[in-house]
Amino acid sequence: MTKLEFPPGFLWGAATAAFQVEGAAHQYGRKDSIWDKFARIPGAVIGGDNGDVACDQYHRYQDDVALMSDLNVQSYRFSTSWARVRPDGKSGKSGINQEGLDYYSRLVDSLLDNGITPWITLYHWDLPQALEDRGGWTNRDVAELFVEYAMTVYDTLGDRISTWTTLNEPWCSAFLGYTAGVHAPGRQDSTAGLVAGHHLLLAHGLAMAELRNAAPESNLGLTLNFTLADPVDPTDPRDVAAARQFESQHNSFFLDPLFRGQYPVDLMEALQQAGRFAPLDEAIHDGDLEIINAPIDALGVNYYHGEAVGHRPDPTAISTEAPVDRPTSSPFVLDEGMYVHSRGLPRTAQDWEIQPEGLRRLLVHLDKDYINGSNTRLYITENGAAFNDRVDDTGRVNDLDRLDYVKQHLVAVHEAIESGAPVDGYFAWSLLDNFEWAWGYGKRFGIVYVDFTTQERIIKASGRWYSQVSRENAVTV
Ligand code: IFM
Repeated sequence: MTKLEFPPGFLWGAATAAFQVEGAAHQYGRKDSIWDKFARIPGAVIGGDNGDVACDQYHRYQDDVALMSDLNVQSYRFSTSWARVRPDGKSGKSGINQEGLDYYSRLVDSLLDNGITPWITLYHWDLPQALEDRGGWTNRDVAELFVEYAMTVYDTLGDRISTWTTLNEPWCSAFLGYTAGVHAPGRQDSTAGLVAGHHLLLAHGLAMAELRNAAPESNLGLTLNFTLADPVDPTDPRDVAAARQFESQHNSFFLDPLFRGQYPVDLMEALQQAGRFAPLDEAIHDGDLEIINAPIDALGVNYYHGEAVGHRPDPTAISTEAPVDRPTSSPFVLDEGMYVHSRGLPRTAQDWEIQPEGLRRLLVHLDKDYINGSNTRLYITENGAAFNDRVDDTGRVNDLDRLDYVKQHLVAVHEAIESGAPVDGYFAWSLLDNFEWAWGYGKRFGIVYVDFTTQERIIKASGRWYSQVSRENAVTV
């Protein structure tokens, strides 16, 4: 047995997001977000599930904080709901729902009382529906309104929180929400995804400037979801080009403006050739890229799996999109000649390939090609897996498959650190089984099991093991 020790001070956390766990969706002044409305569309969410009750964390946060304390969770990554804090998305003091802010204040106090560091995300996909009615992320005004919302949260919690993440996974907000239509608001317009993506980046940059000004010592940044696209046949230039195109539209569309102050040149040229560049070009105003390109302290890395990509379809490929009961489109604006292939790797209950070595390569690539000696630090802000958990006759959940998944990924993180990648923390996704978006409650990611009828929580075998990892700051393999 080998004990892989992590650097002193490495942060061990667990993550959730407001819409997935809070519930109290129509209480205490909160109004509809895009996900409330989307969940009412027949066939949009499996089983017609919604976020009305979720894990009821709004009412049970103290119990959940006690659970985290039992689990040696050092930091809780949670998000605030814009629809709870500024329910109508309106500007000015009158747009604030004080009850919503009070809830987050109580949650933060409870975390701090238990020695748990709050790690806040300001936007994890739940735009107030009132703003979607004004065009949502395709309307540039929403980026400005985001800053006001962010600073409203900061004015209340800034005295107690030192890590601020603006956005979680803008690729999903933009391209799953506005291009593919598998996520809220369910639009299917290829160029709307590009415009939404630019406005999300702008919202990040504008909020970063205000937060930096208000709290220069804080740890500021955002979280992206990454893939790692490998050509099916690395000797075939058509597969190499397809894999590069996949990564450009997934990772570089966000990374390049953030770290290099420009959108990826090859992607812009391809969009121009396809006649799809004009809406993005019009959305980019002078000075936007400088705003977006401001340095960040923390880049959140969400990693679940990579892809093998080829220029020809794979007849054996399995779709990993939620099998929703309504027509959807590709999330890729340019999807011709770009196909995901199966590699015969083991899979999770969501049919996502299990590919831990991809995480090591991803972290090393981010370090070498983007961080490049700057002060930005990396944190794994999400990693985990859905499996078909079962409560056994003794009342336990023996999720050895998840335990093994997390262990293998932690080994990959350790290897990346040994290769020099500046990784300072890991957050398990998720603390609790929760509302898995278009998949509903059927896909369980928690290290804690939730009985959605009784709201009983059961710490899974993976949770007990994770608690030991955090205590020892080491993984034994
Ligand atoms: O549940 C989601 C989370 O909200 C964002 N990242 C991926 C997770 C698993 O799909």
